Amino acid sequence: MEMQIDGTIIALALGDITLEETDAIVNAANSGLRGGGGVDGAIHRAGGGSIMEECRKIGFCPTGQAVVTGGGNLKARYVIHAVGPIYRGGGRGEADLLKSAYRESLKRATEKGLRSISFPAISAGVYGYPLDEAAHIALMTVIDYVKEHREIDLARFVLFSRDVYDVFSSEMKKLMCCGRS
Ligand code: AR6
Repeated sequence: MEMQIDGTIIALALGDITLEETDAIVNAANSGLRGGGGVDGAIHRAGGGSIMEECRKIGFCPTGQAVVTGGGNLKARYVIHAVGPIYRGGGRGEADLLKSAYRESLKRATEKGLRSISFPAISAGVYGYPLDEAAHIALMTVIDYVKEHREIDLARFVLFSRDVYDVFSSEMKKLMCCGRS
């Protein structure tokens, strides 16, 4: 499923983000950039040791921020390591931090002059963010950004399971039919 915002395609795909051929893929990392399970583990396994070497040099990334490394053995030239919030009920600024993680990732892409980027569902796994809210924030933040930054041609959400894909597609349908809510 996809939608178009001015010149940018925003697409949803079911699959493994490590196989993406966009200029950058985004990792759902932790602040210590130490690697871990989920999509983080998959990206480091597929990309090889050079990504972790660069992460060690960078050392730390605050929640809501994003840092860039090369893509190692991946097809994507860059990995943008974004740190989403751990969900603790919603009263601790989680929505703003999740929005910031997407926005900062897009800013890193713009700074590098990239035209295409793939995202996983940041914070929606181990970090426990309710999926419908996470999908809404993800889509709204990317839509708002590409309206201001026409240089991004393609933003893909690469979702690992059918249930996550279905929630993103129902949020996208709502946004296409009724605008922002
Ligand atoms: N491609 C795309 N999406 C994936 C893949 C993949 N190969 N593998 C998992 N997902 P999570 P978080 C989905 O837990 O919630 C790590 O240990 C997964 O199904 O990876 O932000 C880090 O080091 C889910 O929908 O990230 C942090 O400590 C989504 O990616 C912590 O987990 C995000 O799930 C970050 O937790």
